[in-house]
This record gives sequence, C-alpha cells and structure tokens, in this order.
Amino acid sequence: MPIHNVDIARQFETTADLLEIKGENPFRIRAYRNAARIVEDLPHELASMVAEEADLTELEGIGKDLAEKIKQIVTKGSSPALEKLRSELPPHITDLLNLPGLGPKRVRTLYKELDVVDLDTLKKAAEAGRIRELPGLGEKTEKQILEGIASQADSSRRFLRAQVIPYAEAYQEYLRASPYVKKIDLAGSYRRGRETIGDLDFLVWADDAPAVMEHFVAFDEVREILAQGDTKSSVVLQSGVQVDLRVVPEASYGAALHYFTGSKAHNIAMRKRAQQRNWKLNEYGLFDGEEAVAGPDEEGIFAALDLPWIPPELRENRGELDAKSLPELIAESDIRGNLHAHSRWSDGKNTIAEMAEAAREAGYEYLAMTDHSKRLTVANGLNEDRLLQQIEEIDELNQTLSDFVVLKGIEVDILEDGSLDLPDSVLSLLDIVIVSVHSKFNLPADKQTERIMRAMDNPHTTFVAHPTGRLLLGRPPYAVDVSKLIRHARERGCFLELNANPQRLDLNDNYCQLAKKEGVRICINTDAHNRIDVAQMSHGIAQARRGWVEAKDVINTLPRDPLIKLIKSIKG
Ligand code: DGT
Ligand code: CA
Ligand code: CA
Ligand code: ZN
Repeated sequence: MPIHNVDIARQFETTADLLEIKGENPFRIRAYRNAARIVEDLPHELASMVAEEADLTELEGIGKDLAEKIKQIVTKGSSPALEKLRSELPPHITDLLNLPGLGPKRVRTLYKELDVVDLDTLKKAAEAGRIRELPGLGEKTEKQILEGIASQADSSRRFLRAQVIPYAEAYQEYLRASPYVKKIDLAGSYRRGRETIGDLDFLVWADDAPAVMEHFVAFDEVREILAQGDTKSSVVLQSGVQVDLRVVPEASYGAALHYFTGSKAHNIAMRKRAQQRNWKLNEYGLFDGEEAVAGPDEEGIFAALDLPWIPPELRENRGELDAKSLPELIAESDIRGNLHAHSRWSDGKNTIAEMAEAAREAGYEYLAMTDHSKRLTVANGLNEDRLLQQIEEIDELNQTLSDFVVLKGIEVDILEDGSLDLPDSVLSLLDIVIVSVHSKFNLPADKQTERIMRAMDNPHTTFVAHPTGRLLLGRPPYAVDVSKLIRHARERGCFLELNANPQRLDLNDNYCQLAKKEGVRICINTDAHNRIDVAQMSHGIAQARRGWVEAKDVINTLPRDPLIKLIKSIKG
C-alpha cells in the first residue's frame, strides 16, 4: 500500500493532537503541526523520493530531523513516536476530535476531569450534565457535543470519491492477483462516478468462492471482518471504508454487475421494463419463466430489453431508459486546456512558468492564470499594480512559448452588491475574468442569486467559478438559485464552471444536465494551486459525465484559437 504525502501529514497531525491531549511541550506540538503542513504542500511524493534514496533535506522546510521521521513512516508504515503515544492513551480518544467544538485541549480536560475515553463515555458524561461544570466548556458545548454525536450516528459516514480511489485500486489489484479470480469489477456508486461513496462493492466471477473469500479478508488493510460467507463478505479497512464482496458464477456475472452497479432507482426502472415483457430481472439473470434470456454480460441484459449499453454514470433513472439516443459522454482526453489556476502571485505554490510547463506536459494547449483579487487578503490577492506586473510577466513568458499560450486572467471577488473587486479599466486588459464568491456566504437566496447575476452582467465576465461554494462533507452550498444562474448565463452569453476539485465538484450532475438542456456551455477547471493539480481533471470529468455532458458542451475542449475567439466574442 503506497503511502501518500497526505497520509504522512495525517500521522504528524495525529501525533500533535495526542501530544496536546497528554499536555506535552507546546514547542514539540507546534513542530509536528508545522511538519504536517510542509509535507502536505510538497509537490513531490515523498514515498517515491525515499524509494529513490533522494536527499529529502533538499526540499523546502525539511531538516535532518523531519527527513528521518518521514523515512521511518514511509518504510515502517507509521512513526515510532506515534505508536508510543497511542499505547500511552486510550485507543479511541482521537474519535472525540471529530466532533464539533472539541479540540485537543478540551479533550484533555474531559479525559483528565471526567475519565472520558471514547464517544460512549463522552455521551454519558454529557447526558449526565457533567460537561457544563467544567472550566471553559459550559452548557452550550455540552449541547453541541450531544448534537454532534447524534448527527454522526445517522449521517452514515460517506467518503470523498477521490479519497477512496487509492484504496479501491490497491484492493482491486490485490484481488486480481488471486488465481481463483476470473473477472473482477468495482460496482456500486464508485462505478457510477458519484462524488461521494458510502461503501465499495466488488464483484468477482469465480468457481471456488470460499477460496476468494479467504483471500479477500486477508488483505493487510483490513481492520475488521464484518461477515465472511460463501457468496458475500464485508470488511472495514483501516481508513474506515466498508468493502462488500459478492462472488458469482459466470452465468450471472453480467446480471450481478448490472444489479450491484445500481442505482437502486435505475434497477427498479429496469425491472419494470422486464416485467412489461413478462420477464423477471434480478442479480442472477434475466428470465423468461425458468429460462435465462441474458445473464453473463451487461450488454446482453440491455440488448434483450431493446436498450443500448448504458454508461454507469447515467444509471440514475434520469431519463436514460427513454432517451431517443444517449449522449456521447465527454472523456478526459477531450480537454485541451485549463481556465482556472493560481500561482505564487496569490496563494498558489508554483510560479507561472512552472504551472505552464506542467500544463504543456499534460498535453494542454493553453492555461489561464487566474490568481485571486485584492479583497482576498488571506490569499495575497492582486491589486491593480500587481496585476499589471503579472500581465507583463505573462507577455514575456508567452514570447518564449511556441506551441502553448498562457492566458491572462483573474479570479475576481464578487463584492456584496454584485460589483467586482477590480475596476473595468484593468479587467479589460485580460483574456479571462472569473467571478466568484468568497465572502458573505449567508445572504438570503434571492440576494445571493441577484449578487451573482450582477457580477455576470459585467461585460468582462467570462464565467462564474464554483457556483455554490460547497465543500463536500464540509461546508454546505450557500443559498442560491442555480437554475436562475443558468438561465441568466444563457441570456448574458457567459459560462459556468464545473470545478474539478474533488471537494467542490459544483456545478453538480443535476445542474450540468440542466445547463445542457438550456444550451449553456460550461468549462471544467481544476482550480489548481500547484503544478501537480494542473491536469487533475478526472473527478470533474466523472461529474460531467453524470450530467450527460458531451465534449461539445464544454468550452475548454476547443482548440486554442477557437477558444480565444469565443472568450473574446462574449465580452460585452
Ligand atoms: P453508496 O454505497 O451509498 O455510495 O451507494 P451504492 O449505489 O453503491 O449503494 P449500495 O452499496 O447500498 O448498493 C449497491 C447497489 O446494489 C445499488 O446501487 C443498487 C443495488 N441495490 C442495493 N439495494 C437494493 C435494493 O433494495 N433494490 C434494488 N433494486 N437494488 C439494490
Ligand atoms: Ca456502495
Ligand atoms: Ca454496498
Ligand atoms: Zn480559484
């Protein structure tokens, strides 16, 4: 199992948390937190550097001591300091940190004063009204804790698709290596490309099912075996992700793949279609009485019901069974450039030249540099003067590039009244003006919608970035009427962004489908803050495919010259 930088960073964070719960030296705690931040921001995978015996101390911010700790984590899987701390504290104490209102300091108080060691003892202490008596906690925190525990219990935990991909792929490789596994697929919401995943659903064709089950539960990331049967098993991985496995014979493989890919709503519609023919569809096959009409492959199931093979992303019962023809879904290879990226000029990690190089290496023909505007001081946003300097730098850089162009742009803040954070005189010098909301998230829906529409009305506006501001599993979307934004984009002739950052992914699939219906084109951008992310389009593409989007619906599938012509033409 490869260790990624985020895993290393998480270990440092946890070490810092545990030190703080123990009440150790603040300098040591801060050192671990700094280490986490440094590691997370590195554009290189540390594990591969360690494998290549590269000198880690040549990286920015990494000294001898930290390099040593990183090496230990990469080679042993975890750091001795962390393991020691874990053995000294109750095993589930870090669960408490996931609750709103609880940081390491408060967890320390709860542990020392009330012997709280896990969610269970925390709940009991809160219910008994003992938390309100503690210094610095109070009645409000007590209530918040109880609410947090309740909502954790019912919002059956989901994971970002991007988060589970590495585990899913490693597990699939591991399973494929078994000589008993003749065919394997990852079905469920993962196959449908959903932005979040409840659990993973593997399907295997094998004749010796028990042998496959033995192999399945022996994977070294398995933390807990929930069930181990002859045809069905379930485990929980170290990361907390649940994984189900079904083993079926060859004759049922296609029917089972269709059934376990879902969605449930699509399955029900398909079953109805079979019933109209007096047939029966289930995970074992498509049957006319006792006789199997189809079963070994998915194509056969669809064909028998007079349907083309339907791509999994469309299987949500949103018209896929009744469509006269299915869309030719966009693929990652259709993308010709990225129209939203940040450099060191604001809160990005790399220079413009480095970003351009990464985009060119990914096969792109253009990259728009769109740093933040001055209002966003935390991100070192650009004022007029700095933007003019940046324009100069880009002009010079473009002189040296022959088969590639860096477009001049800005991600300009939309102010509360819908005006933009920089004057038209300077916006008019740019190729691309992205407008976005980074403040006043809690306006009422009509005000927020109006605010964004005013920004779209600016004659220089090219598109609205991440139109709902949501952070998946984090921050809900702000109140806004997206349908209205879509219709307004059509009238104004500007575009909307599908942000490919796996935590954002708005426009979501439903609004992509609506935009297409309304004839509003979108752009899919990574909003990259470093060179690694410049071409990380895959999550955005998955969302777009779920929204029935074709290459022609997306402006950054255009070659360089038509794209430049198009964005010029919409300037009012
Ligand atoms: P998730 O795991 O919450 O992200 O979503 P899915 O879609 O992967 O759902 P999951 O893992 O509960 O089940 C996998 C597939 O199995 C689901 O997409 C459709 C099928 N399935 C599960 N339960 C039912 C059911 O009660 N009826 C029908 N027709 N299909 C079901
Ligand atoms: Ca699932
Ligand atoms: Ca499942
Ligand atoms: Zn941005």
